[in-house]
Amino acid sequence: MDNLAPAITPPRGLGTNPPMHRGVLNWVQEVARLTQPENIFWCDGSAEENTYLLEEAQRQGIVHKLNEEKVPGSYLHRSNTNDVARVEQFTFICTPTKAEAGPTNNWAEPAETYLKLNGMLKGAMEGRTMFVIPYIMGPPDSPLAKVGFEITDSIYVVLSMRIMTRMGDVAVQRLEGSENGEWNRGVHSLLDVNPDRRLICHFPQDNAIISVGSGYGGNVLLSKKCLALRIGSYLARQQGWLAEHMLILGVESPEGQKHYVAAAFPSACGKTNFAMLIPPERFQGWKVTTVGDDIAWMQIAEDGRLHAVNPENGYFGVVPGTSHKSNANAMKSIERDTLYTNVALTDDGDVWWEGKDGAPPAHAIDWKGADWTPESKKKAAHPNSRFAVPMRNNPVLDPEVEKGEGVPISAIIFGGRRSNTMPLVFQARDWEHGTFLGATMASETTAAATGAVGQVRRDPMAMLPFCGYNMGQYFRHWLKIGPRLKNPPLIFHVNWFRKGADGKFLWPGFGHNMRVLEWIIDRCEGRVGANEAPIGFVPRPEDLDIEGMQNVSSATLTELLSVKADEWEKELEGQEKFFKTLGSDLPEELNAQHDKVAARFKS
Ligand code: SAT
Ligand code: MN
Repeated sequence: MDNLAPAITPPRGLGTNPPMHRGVLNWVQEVARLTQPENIFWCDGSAEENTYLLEEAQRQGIVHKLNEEKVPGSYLHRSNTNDVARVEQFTFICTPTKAEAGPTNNWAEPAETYLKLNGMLKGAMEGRTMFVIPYIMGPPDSPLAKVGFEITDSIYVVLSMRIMTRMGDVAVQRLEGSENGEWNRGVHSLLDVNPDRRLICHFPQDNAIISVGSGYGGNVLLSKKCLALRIGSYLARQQGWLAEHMLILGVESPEGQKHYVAAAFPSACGKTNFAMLIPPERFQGWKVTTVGDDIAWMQIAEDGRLHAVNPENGYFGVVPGTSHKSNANAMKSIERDTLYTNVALTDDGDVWWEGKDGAPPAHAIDWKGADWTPESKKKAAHPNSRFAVPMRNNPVLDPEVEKGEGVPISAIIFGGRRSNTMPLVFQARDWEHGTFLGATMASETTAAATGAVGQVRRDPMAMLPFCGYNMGQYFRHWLKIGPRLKNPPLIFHVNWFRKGADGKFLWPGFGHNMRVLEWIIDRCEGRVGANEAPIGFVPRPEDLDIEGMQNVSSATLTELLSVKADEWEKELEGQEKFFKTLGSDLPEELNAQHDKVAARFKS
């Protein structure tokens, strides 16, 4: 499928109504003068517009309509094969000084970068349609909601943004009614989808983003990682709230007592699965509901608690491995109205991927568009292939998802993919120690970003690729939030991925994570004890309910919860090394937390 769209002529009345906002109009004119599109299409978010754009995208071969009986209302897109994941090496934070971006970000000088990008964008949309997408992040009536406009020459981006955000006139209205008039300007052009001319640049001080040379999800759906996290975290620090790479879930006991939990895991470590968890049989009457699966915006509410909203309107989840067994709620969500990217296409117009239920098809077209059979050595679906689906498709969508003030958070969970060292779960001693747990998080890398897979890297709060400013300053911001909360959430660390001596996972994960969640909720309620270990509060084996688990004996559980001094010696060294890279911006409190853990091991 060719990514380079020729111009389209919409039917009369569609795409022709610009918002009456002087700033937006001027900016769009300016970008149009530079990029020279054949025409400008103003998106209003209507159903009629969507129908038309889907037809047009099919005509151009950008999306393929799937079998209406098997997956109604769903489409398949194949990205360029050189363009299948976020490109961290080409992602830049262009703050006035390098120090503001900090040592963990790529930095580029703003004026020079604007010049360079403008050079690349010159005439870039000749013969193409330029779409202008207004969108809101957050429930429209939320004090946290933000308006953005994305200009793009990719119809796939428009179709995706309609799923992932509250898109169209609703955003224009919100901007008109807003007090501060704040809005984000995002410019995206495919150019020639050439990795040598691929750049994702953020200008937080201007509330602006420019992305060129890519057509893949996180690089080009500027609402998501670019606005909601990189620019979002920068604004959050200025404005006193938190923009985090966290899922938000609700958990309700059989007695009807409800808690909300936010959890940060790096990309492709199971946030979507955890957010849609189905409790095992043993947990009859427990309900888990989803507020969000990727991003949380959190503010200090009047009740002195941290409240969270999900700024997004849809899910952009990893497809391979998704099955009725691993995530039945995701399967139900993506059986209709779904925009798939880089999965395999079966001969009967259905989609397929590694790990889907049932036998593989005898023949399919793989994510690159080539013939595939089960004998093929290559994967049918790309490991980072994705679904984009409206959140309203989720059978366990939380009823409070549109609530402007957000849901009160009882617990924050940090976690990574670690073969060793990290116990299944433990609890921080307090907010400061919890901030330290987030700051020292590490995880084995996944296919969500280009580069080697399976290497342990420090990924503080799962924000390493997404923090729009200096990481040390970000930790300082976290440390300031805690004391302002009358009733701060408790903070935990989990690891679903610990392996035994035989190299096999010790914990089955998925629905069984409910067992860990129950302990967390019990801790919030003060109903259960724990062992005080040097690293924090670790459950005693008898505190975790493993009844009905086939492969987890009490010996396995003891292993899962073990804190091994030799592993921790290495871990503490790794943490210290990472902290050193942050230089003088690292808050002293976190060094002190590190030393206290080390001292507790010694005593
Ligand atoms: O590509 S995205 O950044 O949108 C998804 C992810 O990596 O979490
Ligand atoms: Mn993510």
